[in-house]
Amino acid sequence: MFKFVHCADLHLDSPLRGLSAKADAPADVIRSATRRALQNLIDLAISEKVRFVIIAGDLFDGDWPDYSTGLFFNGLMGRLQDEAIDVYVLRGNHDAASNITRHLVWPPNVHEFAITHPQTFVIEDLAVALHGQGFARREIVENLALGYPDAYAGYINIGVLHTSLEGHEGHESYAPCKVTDLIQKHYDYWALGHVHKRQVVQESDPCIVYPGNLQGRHIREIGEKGCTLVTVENGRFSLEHRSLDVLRWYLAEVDLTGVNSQESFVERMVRTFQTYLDDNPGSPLALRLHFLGDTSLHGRLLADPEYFYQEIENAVAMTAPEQIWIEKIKFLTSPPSEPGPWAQRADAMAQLTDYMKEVREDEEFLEEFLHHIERIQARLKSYVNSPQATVVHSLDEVRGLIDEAQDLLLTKMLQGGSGG
Ligand SMILES: [Mn+2]
Repeated sequence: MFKFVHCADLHLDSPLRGLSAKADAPADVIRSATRRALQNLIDLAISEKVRFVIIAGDLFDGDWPDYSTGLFFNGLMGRLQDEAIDVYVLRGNHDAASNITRHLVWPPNVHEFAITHPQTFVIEDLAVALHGQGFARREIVENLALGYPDAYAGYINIGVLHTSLEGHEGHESYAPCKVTDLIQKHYDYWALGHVHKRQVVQESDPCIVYPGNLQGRHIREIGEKGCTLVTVENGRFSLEHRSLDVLRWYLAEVDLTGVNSQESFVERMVRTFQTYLDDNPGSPLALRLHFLGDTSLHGRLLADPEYFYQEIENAVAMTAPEQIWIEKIKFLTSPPSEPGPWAQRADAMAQLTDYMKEVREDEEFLEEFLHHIERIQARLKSYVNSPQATVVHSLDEVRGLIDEAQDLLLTKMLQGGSGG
């Protein structure tokens, strides 16, 4: 029996995006997150007594800003060397050979796959053969897998590859290949990298695994992040996800249906936060909040987002002031349904909705409107970076803004009507 760790997409020293504008954000956690996640990986490798570690591409985010990135990595590799743990590193699109100008000699336990041809490392006492080819440059569009050697007879064969397979949304298509290309090599395990979301493409014969990245870096990299710990016994592979991240991102959808007062709004927030805290004990959380549902608060949410943002912060302070940070909030609620559609009412409201409909379809108007908004946004840096900001860059977003304005106006008109 032996164990190994498969990880990928560490993007060491890349920043966490979306929290830095907040004065009370955990600056240390944010700055050092990718390093601390790697430290957790080393701790895991040592405590689990793994025989080797595979890093399947994008260890580095790009060229090092200075040598401290490389020195930090080598320092940790030294700790593994003391424990006789070898490390197999493959270059991906982010740390392709042509992207990295600074270099340090690796410690002797670190083995880097060639970039000009597939290379095989053999671990004789385990009868393991690791096959891999790294990225020479960023845009590898050819199918690297096809060139990998056939399985070594009598060995456990592991393929290491940075690939988008047949394409993944949100990931550029590099070194594309089909799952069948991998299967026909008759390997036992394919250690993939590139896709940041953990995905077991195939559980056995062979195992094909994306471990996901070690540490989420922005709101599109949500949930637990870490590595795959693999145990090999009598030729059988068992896979285990291990969390290594030091801060976690979530998109929280908060349904405000039936929430009709400020008090119940705060209650709902406290309950929402408590759920995330229970599911992620001890982990700092960066949350994006989307508010949904039909609520009589709708008009007030649109009219005074700043107030509700402060109530959200209030709820954070009541639950976990040191553990939760709000990355962004978005109000996508609707007013409680009203009697009869607006369009049938031959009054000011119908005129307003007609006009808004026209405006929505007037590309020229939208373009000009967008141009003005962008100029204003450029001057309002601190607002644009605040969680309650609506930032607009496309015509569709301008249309969203017009819908919000229409909602707000109709709500105001209704309130005016019933109040007078
Ligand atoms: Mn990549």
